Formats: sequence, structure tokens, C-alpha cells
Amino acid sequence: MADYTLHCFLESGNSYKPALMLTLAGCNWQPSWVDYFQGAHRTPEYRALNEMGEVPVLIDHTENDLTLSQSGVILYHLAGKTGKFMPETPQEEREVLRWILFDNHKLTGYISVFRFLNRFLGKGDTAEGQFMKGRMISALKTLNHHMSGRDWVAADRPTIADISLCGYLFWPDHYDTDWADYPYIGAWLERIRTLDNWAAPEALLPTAPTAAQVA
Ligand SMILES: N[C@@H](CCC(=O)N[C@@H](CS)C(=O)NCC(=O)O)C(=O)O
Repeated sequence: MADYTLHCFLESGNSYKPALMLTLAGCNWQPSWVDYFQGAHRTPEYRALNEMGEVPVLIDHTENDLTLSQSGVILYHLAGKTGKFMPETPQEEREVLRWILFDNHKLTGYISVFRFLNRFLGKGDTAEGQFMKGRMISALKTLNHHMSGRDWVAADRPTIADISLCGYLFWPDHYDTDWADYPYIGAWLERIRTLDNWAAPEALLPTAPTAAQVA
């Protein structure tokens, strides 16, 4: 049996964050697909796992099936258990927390909604879409500025802050973005790609079974 089960789905950058952490840290884990587009995350069974009705959820089988939600909490838990991508001083811890909160609220918060409108609902050009796009651009500019003259977000090495912030950033075409416009983000993403065991979301996360697989 795997040490960890991650309830997740491919289209979810929030799922990619813990999936990438588990992979980079060399953990023994298995994905469990959530049929998000059919509303599986809103069922009573799923809410028993996570009252917030959100994906991802991590089950830690090495700790009596400890059940965790919120990708930032999951990243902290895994960093503590593996000793990898951890902040090492109080100052680093504050920086990591600051950037994970910024990611959840401003970066992932706006990219994920604009991407959903743009790519999955075809509503990127509506007033709501353009509003979310403006907020996304503002957050990307903030991150691009922060990354000028530094290699990693919160320390002199990669931490869980980098893993959180990059959750949606390997799909720039889904939200009409070109890293040429944010060169420091582009260079940092290339650095992340060179980490041992790095893999793209498509290589880590499950998606809907094909008709042939269901038959
Ligand atoms: N802050 C949460 C966000 C999780 C989240 O919003 N996940 C999406 C899928 S990527 C979701 O489940 N949304 C359901 C909803 O908002 O009702 C985290 O980092 O885990």
C-alpha cells in the first residue's frame, strides 16, 4: 500500500502542488481521481473527507489515515515529514507563509478562475473574465518583480513556496499568457523544471477515463 493517497484531478493546479511535492520528495503515493466536472466534490461522501468541498485532499496512511485539505497545509505537512523544501529559519518560515498566502489569494486565486472561464466555459471575453484577467496580470507582475535578481521565492533554495506558486504556471496558454512578458517567472519555471524528479501535471495527475477504458 502507498504511504499517501491524493484525491485529485488533472485539470487542478491545486492538485498539482501536492502531487509535485510528493514526487520531488520521492514519496510513495497514489492518486485517487475526483470526477470534479460531474460534481463529485460536492457529494456527501466527498464532504466527509473535506467539509470545504475542495480538491485536493491528502490521506497520510503512515499516520492513521490523517486527512488533510488546503494545498498549503498539505505542503507544510509533507515538508515536515520529509525534511525537504522546508523553511529553515523563522525568517524563511515567514517568507514561505507570506508567499503561500499570496499564491492562494492572489495568484492561484485569480488565475484559476480566469482559466476556468476562459478555457472551460468559453467566457474569457466577458466583463467578468476580463476583470479576473486584470487581477491575474497584477499578481503575475508582482511575482515577476519579486523574482528579478533571485533564483527562488523565499530562500536561497527551492521551498514549498515555489511548489505552491507554480501550481498553475505550466499551462500559460490556458489563460492567454506568454512568459516572454514575465521573463523572471519564465526563468524561474525553467529552474523548477530542472529539479530532480520534476514532472509536468499531465504525468502526475489522473483525468477522466476514456470511453474505451470505461467499456
Ligand atoms: N485554497 C485551496 C483551493 C482548492 C480549490 O479551490 N480547489 C478547486 C479545484 S482546483 C475546488 O475544489 N473548487 C471547488 C469549489 O470552489 O467549489 C487549496 O489550496 O487547496
